[in-house]
Amino acid sequence: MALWGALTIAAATMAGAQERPAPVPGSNPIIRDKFTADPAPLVVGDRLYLYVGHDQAERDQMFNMREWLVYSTTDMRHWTDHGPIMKVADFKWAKADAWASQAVFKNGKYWFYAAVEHDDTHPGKAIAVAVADKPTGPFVDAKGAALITNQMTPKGTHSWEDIDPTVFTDKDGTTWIAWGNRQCYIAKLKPNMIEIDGPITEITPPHFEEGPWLHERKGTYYLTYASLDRSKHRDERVSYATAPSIKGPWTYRGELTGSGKYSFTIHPGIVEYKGDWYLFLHNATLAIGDLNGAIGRRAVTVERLHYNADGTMQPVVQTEAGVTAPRSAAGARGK
Ligand code: FUB
Repeated sequence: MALWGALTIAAATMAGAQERPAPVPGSNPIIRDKFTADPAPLVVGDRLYLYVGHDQAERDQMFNMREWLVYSTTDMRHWTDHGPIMKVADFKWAKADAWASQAVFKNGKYWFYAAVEHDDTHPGKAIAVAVADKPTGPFVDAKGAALITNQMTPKGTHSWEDIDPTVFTDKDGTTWIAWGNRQCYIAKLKPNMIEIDGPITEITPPHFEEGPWLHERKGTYYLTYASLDRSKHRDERVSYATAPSIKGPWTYRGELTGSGKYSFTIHPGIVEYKGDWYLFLHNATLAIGDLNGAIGRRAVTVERLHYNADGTMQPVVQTEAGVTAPRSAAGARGK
């Protein structure tokens, strides 16, 4: 390339960089100094905490996830970084993979459920449980062993089916855990929160891939999840099912979102906060230094979530503006 051409491109690049406005606080992706994935919100008083996996994949690595991070906000615009709350190494029986998690509050404690790779005594993925007095930890292994191992779901077809826990306490005080990859399972937790109570039931909805999330609104129960219809799509989308009770029957309601930009995976986390509903997701649009977004370098996003009068959820379009966009007429507060 001629020197003049190179200088022109360099000048244009610098001008472009200077002209690019700073991101609006709260626009997507909401965390920009680290790669984050698998968002799991938890409201405590007037603060919303967000638990995420830390994506640390180098270059062409698929996943490299060794710890979980927590952030919080009181306005959905500004996020406080509370740092790592746990590392995989804190579970002595696990050997890798700080995959999807969720924290819940019960009996005066914060319980943190997470997918990890078990050591060779129980080959395959497993679900761990940790406990803390505060939402920001420090969390410690609550059981000293896995809550769920691959061997507890023997009908499963692959070693990574026992991942992505979602934990939900029903109005009668019973806490349930659902999880899975390709197969979706649900079971009751004992009041001690560290043991399964009774049978594990398979509830796999159509096109279920992973990342289930349970929530309830006005008597309708929602099972939202990363879906993959391999006959049509290459990347995961978000779909959901509803039921009149946590015990089902579950009715498939179709897709809630398209895929996350540049990302094979997507992962829903749903919460009501200060009268509005939010859907947390991830995509792979973030670049940090010379590392671009990739399957193992994702970025958490959030969008407003609205319901129809019949309780179905309105399709969510993923945007850069996210919650900083003006409210739509259809999305009046509280709907
Ligand atoms: O982040 C690792 C895995 O990718 C999660 O457990 C899945 O939900 C998918 O996001």
